Amino acid sequence: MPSVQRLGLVASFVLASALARGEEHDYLFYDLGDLGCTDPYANEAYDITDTGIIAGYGIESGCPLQNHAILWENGRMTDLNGTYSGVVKSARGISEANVIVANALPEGEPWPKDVVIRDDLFIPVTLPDGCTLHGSANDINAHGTLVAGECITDQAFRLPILYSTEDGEAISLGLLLGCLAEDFWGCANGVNNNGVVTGTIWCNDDPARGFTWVDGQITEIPNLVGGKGVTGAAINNNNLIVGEAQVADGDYLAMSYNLNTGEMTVLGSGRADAVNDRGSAVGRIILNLSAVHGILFEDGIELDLSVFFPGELEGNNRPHAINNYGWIVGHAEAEESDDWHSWLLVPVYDKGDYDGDTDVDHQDFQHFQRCFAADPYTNGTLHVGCSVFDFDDDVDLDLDDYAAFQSAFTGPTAPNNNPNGPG
Ligand SMILES: [Ca+2]
Ligand SMILES: [Ca+2]
Ligand SMILES: [Ca+2]
Ligand SMILES: [Ca+2]
Repeated sequence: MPSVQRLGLVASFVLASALARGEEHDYLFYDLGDLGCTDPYANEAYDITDTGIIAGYGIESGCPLQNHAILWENGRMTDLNGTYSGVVKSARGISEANVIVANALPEGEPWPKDVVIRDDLFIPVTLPDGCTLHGSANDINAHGTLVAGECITDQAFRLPILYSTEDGEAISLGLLLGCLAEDFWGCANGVNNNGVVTGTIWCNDDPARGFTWVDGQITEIPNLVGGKGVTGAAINNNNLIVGEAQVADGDYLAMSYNLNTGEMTVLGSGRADAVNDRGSAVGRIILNLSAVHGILFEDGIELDLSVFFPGELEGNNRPHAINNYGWIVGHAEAEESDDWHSWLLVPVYDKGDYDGDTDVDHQDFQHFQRCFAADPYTNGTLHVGCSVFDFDDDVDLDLDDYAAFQSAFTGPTAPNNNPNGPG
């Protein structure tokens, strides 16, 4: 990871808990801090890996690091610019291989472009023939394939594109049937490890049209819950897409669409923006212009996440991503000051069950080893996520906790163990 600026900022947290329709969820809240700017400093966290590495950007006109892409790891913030000759402005996605897609302004060039950041190298994204790009990469999969919005052609079409870092090949995903090319705006929002893409297209002044792209074929997502358009906001590795379905003018529902079975499910009110491999989705409900509440859609439950935020942030908070262990990142706007804060919510699972799949097995033990070995343990803080192993709640991990972990060990056959989960 680049480490041009590494400040020892440790996230603050508060413990919150709430009941959601009879089921209990607890989260640790982390304010992801700032880069030490004096004026109100804004930042936005966009994506998170299963190892808890978070990508996003900072915005604030008075800060020397304005519009810089940023990485957070264990409460520490890093400027992603490294040795880049221009400005890396915004990191939109990070893969499980820690490869980042970002939007950068190359030195001396008028328009931002997409770059891939891998092992401190900055790799420019080439484009399909006939396209210019204003950087807008949205997602990257474990194989280094990324999707972006805007292939802007001479005719000003905006076509979704796909780019492979393995062979450097870029392709335009094409037009939907029935769309007039001169009235077309398309954006690819997600790509999974199967190479399946989802996104949204607007054409002919119609409502939004969600699409999938599989093996060179672009197909519209049908609106199976009635009414008007749908969007394709994100896709998980089981080909489950989430987005919103418009059921009437100005009336939207969060939905999921299973590409394998063709089923569409209403998740609740609002919209869904991200989904993990367990099928847990996050999104938001817009109550009014200054009141946006983050929502978790999980197992048929619609949980308002606002109750887990400190008071000044509870009225306006918006998730952007959820990892496979249920960690959620996003940004929130403070009520009085209007400061923007990036945040992380880490679920509080039963002791020993790091991945939250209701067992304590060898997969959890891998995390126990990592937490046990990491530094520092005796200064009154634990690494983010590691308190699940602090069985005696004395803010250390020592042999007492190890003994308790052994006692709690259930093996992988505990009731309700989720076979689709990561471990
Ligand atoms: Ca477990
Ligand atoms: Ca302990
Ligand atoms: Ca102890
Ligand atoms: Ca397990």
